[in-house]
Amino acid sequence: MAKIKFLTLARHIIEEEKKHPHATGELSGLLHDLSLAAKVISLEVNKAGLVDILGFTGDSNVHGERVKKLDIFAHDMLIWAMDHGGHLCVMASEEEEDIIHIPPKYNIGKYVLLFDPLDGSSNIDANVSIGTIFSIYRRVSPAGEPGTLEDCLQQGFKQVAAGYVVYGSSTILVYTAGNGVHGFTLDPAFGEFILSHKNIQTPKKSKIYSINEGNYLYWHPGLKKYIKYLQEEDEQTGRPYTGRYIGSMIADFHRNLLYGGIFMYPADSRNPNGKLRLMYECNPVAFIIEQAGGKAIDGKQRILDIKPENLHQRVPIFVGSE
Ligand code: AHM
Ligand code: MG
Repeated sequence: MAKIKFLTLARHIIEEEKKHPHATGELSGLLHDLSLAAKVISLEVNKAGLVDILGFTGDSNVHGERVKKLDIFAHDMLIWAMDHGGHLCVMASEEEEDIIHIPPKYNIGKYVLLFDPLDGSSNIDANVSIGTIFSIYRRVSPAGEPGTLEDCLQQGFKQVAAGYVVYGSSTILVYTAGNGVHGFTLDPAFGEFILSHKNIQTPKKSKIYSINEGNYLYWHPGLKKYIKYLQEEDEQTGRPYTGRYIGSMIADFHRNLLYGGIFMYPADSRNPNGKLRLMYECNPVAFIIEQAGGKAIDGKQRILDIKPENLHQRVPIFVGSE
């Protein structure tokens, strides 16, 4: 197997930037700041079993779900790392109801950052993989003024970059800036993200399906039929498929990105819009999967074409191999 050349994330970002003659280096700076936040969160996640940080805080987030301390830590860390780099005009987080303003001295940036600080948070107590997801847009409000809600509510196809970090058996950062998908594994010894997955292409076909089958009763008859179809035996089409569902969307997504497959969080009779959030979860993975040669739809249309109506809107999602 050909060896990938030894390249840090920082170096890779610079090399990518050189390909764009008019690049100002702002996006590179932004990605660099994000990787710093990811390293700190990774360290904290790895310590989670050791320090008194587990358990519920007793607070709820804007979706009425119980929030764990590590979510808040990740949310705070991202704001702390990102709000004074001069690259952003506004941010939004899954853990905060309204947009997050950048302090006046620094809100001069041309970019907008949206993030899910810790996806799969119900898995923290069990040492199961969790992750941070991010999405970057160019501002649409006038330069020099504070960023607005309108800056955050853009269609997914307008993303400039998107990525995620999975805190798993190792920590991996995967991102796209519209020129392929690249993965960098954190070397815990010297604290650098090293290129480990160059230009990821998701397999066109695979045998993995990922869905919470506990919701079967509430599914649309068409979906029930489709899942049944995947479970039937048929040598020619490679069925039955095999089920894999972690309960951390980003970890499920990452496995399927590498091995191929389909991840689904559909609408059902109890949750007419599914569960996952368009701005923090669906749009970033949709951008990444399309860059990797796959697809992401809500059942009717391309995820990246959905016109967002509010910051925390949920949409059904089917994402994976073509
Ligand atoms: P979170 O962002 O609060 O962690 O919630 C999103 C998570 C996804 O990671 C995961 O796919 C889904 O919720 C699991 O939900 P369910 O338990 O309904 O299958
Ligand atoms: Mg989430």
